[in-house]
Amino acid sequence: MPYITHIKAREIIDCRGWPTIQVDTYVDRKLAGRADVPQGRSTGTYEAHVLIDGDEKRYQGQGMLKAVANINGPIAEALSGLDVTEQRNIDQTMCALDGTPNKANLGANAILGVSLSAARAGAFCCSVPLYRYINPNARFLPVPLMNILNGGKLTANDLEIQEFIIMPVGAENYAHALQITTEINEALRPMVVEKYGILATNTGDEGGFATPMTGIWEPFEFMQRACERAGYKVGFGEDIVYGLDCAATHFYNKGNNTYELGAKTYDPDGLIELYQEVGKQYPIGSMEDPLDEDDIDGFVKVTQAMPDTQIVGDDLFVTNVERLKMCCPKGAANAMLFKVNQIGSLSEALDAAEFAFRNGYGVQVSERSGETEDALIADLVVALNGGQIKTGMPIRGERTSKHNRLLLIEEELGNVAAYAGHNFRRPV
Ligand code: 2PG
Ligand code: MG
Repeated sequence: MPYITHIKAREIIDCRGWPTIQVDTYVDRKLAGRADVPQGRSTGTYEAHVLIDGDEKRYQGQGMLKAVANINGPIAEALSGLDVTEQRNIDQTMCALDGTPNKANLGANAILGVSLSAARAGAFCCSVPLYRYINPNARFLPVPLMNILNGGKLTANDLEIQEFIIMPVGAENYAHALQITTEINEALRPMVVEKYGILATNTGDEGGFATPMTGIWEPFEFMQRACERAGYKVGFGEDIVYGLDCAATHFYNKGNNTYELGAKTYDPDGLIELYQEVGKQYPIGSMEDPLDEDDIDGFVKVTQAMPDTQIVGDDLFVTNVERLKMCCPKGAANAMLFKVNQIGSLSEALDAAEFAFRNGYGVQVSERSGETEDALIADLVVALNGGQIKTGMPIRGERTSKHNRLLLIEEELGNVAAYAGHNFRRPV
């Protein structure tokens, strides 16, 4: 039996320079698995608790030494001697030790780091890649959702909507999807320079241009022209469809139940009408968090109003089975965003994905805006046969690590590999 003999955590930094956690799992006294914990910025209210030090003298209170100490102390002690391949037992042991529903004692950041690192160690001990360790039938390469224009909390511009996305659904394979994306990005660059100057080609946290646009129409016009210039056809069944992460919770005005967008004010119904208008002109394959995280009825309405568009819940579901159980029977959204650190352990995140699939929902695996070079989510999206991943533009190290890992997996799978393409919502 491959027993855990030792666990060691340390504080490292993410792509924004803020502290996060890296965890090593030792089996038979040898290093067998290592994983990093990602962090969000436009976080949902219902996410599990991230334990930070709060000591203003270090990193403005954002240090993670308390969470690191929880791993090196009580968690390491509780897991020592457990079979590393018993992932659920490992995760349940940590949840029981924490004793709260949102991991408020030990920290979801602490528990997740150990959970992911143990999964890597388990795969290592079984001599298989992580994606195959989780699912021996893993074979689908996802469609990447490339947020080519960044706004919201991921930039310093005034663009309210967080992510304007191109989806290369018509690519032949993952490698081709990357090629198409870069060609469209390079067609977009001179257009941005021409209208807004060279400074407007600076990028946001996930690598898309952070241009000084506002509202919803102009970004779509730019994306459309860039696709055409690069020689790609836009439309359902064509090379490209569009995506959005509205992250609407973050431009919602709770006081009067309205949204400020492009110098106009919309009530929830008005905002849905606007999305429908845009959807008539541009093919929107996927739209995430179109409304505030608490507006479940609004999610039901927009899901019905836009039958061709996948409606994804991020802040709505926070990768939590309980939130899915509350929303799915009503028909709120039809896909779940999958972020392991929203719930704080691998088994719970996989349970949420399974629940989503069983209820006919899609599952879109996602980065956090605060990532490290760790490419673990690339293995997870293949393991899930999820068909879709949001992991930023392929131009920054913490994003390219995932894209490059997917290229490697595509090569490794060889003839078995299938690109999800037009079936990204339900490849299996
Ligand atoms: C989102 C993400 C990632 P963050 O809203 O989907 O794109 O942002 O990690 O800051 O929550
Ligand atoms: Mg989101």
